[in-house]
Amino acid sequence: MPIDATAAYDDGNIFARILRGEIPCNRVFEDAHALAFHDINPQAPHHVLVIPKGRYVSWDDFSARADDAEIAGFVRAVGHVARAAGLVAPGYRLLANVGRDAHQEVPHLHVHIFAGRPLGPMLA
Ligand code: IU
Repeated sequence: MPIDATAAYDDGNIFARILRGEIPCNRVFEDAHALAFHDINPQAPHHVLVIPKGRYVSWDDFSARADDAEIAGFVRAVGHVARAAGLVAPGYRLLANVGRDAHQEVPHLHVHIFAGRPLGPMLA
């Protein structure tokens, strides 16, 4: 069920619970700004989600409200996760769904990293 990206942040969302350690994840990276873990329903051989540690509903919320250190830390974390997995040479795709029409399902910003096979042209 897609979320309303204009709604207030819900501290009960599944990624908030993962960040609090209430639910386990298959973690690949963590620092002060971000946590990265394998998607439970991978859509590519390599499918990792990177989430900021702050309470942001979506990319829209994050880009509007996060301070520069959070933004820089998160962007660098996404790049680091991809580099550390050796994805730069073969290539990878980043995706952040925002709201209903993009079918965002979890109301905490997450950037998908897809890789491990030719991904084809960008979806419309
Ligand atoms: P979306 O961009 O909000 O549509 O993507 C949500 C992703 O979160 C989706 O790929 C799910 O498989 C993934 N996910 C997860 O990794 N762990 C969970 O507990 C839940 C969803 I719920």
